[in-house]
Order: sequence, then structure tokens, then C-alpha cells
Amino acid sequence: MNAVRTGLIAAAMALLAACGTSSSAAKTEAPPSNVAVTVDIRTIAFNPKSVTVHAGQTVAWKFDDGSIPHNVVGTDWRSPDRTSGYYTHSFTASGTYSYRCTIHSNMDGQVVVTP
Ligand SMILES: [Cu+2]
Repeated sequence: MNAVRTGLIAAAMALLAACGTSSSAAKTEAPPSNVAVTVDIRTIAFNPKSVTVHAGQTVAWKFDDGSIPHNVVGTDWRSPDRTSGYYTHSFTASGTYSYRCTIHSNMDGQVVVTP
């Protein structure tokens, strides 16, 4: 009886430890708040290649291409080279903003900002 109870407590504690680990990992990977659109960076491409948001909104890029590093470079903004996590940029004025990854020559995308 005591052995069963001890076993159950150990199992419960292991479960709690596992939950704690996974929830902190999930927090690290959680998308930033107040994001209108998320662009997935995968297979050496921006997916989708073109997104449309309203002025004042924020776009997030999710680095999701295994060990291949990428960056997001616009005319006056740029992310670090990364293999994981998120980068965000807010667009305040209407227009079409082209951007690219400077590591891969054919890797580009655009953000269309409408009023
Ligand atoms: Cu790239």
C-alpha cells in the first residue's frame, strides 16, 4: 500500500515537472502579441510571400527552417540572423514594402500596407 502510494506521488511529481518544462518551452515559442499576420520562414522562403495589413499593424516573422539561418531586411529595418523565434515590425504608413533575406539571394517578400 505504501509502495503504491509512493509510486503514485512520484508519478504525479514527474508529471508536474514535465508540465513545467513544456509550458516554459511553449512560452519561449509563443508568438508576440498584437500581431496582425505571421509570415512563416521555411524551406528557404517567406510563406506567404506577400501579406497585407492596415497601417499601424504589426507583422511577425517566425523562424522555422531547422538549422538554416535567415534574416528579414527591409529598407530601414532588419532582424538579426536567426534559426528560431520571432521577429516583429510595425508598419505605420501605407505603401508596399519589399524585404528580403540577405543570406539567400532568391528569398524575398513584401508587405502591403493599406490605410
Ligand atoms: Cu534566408
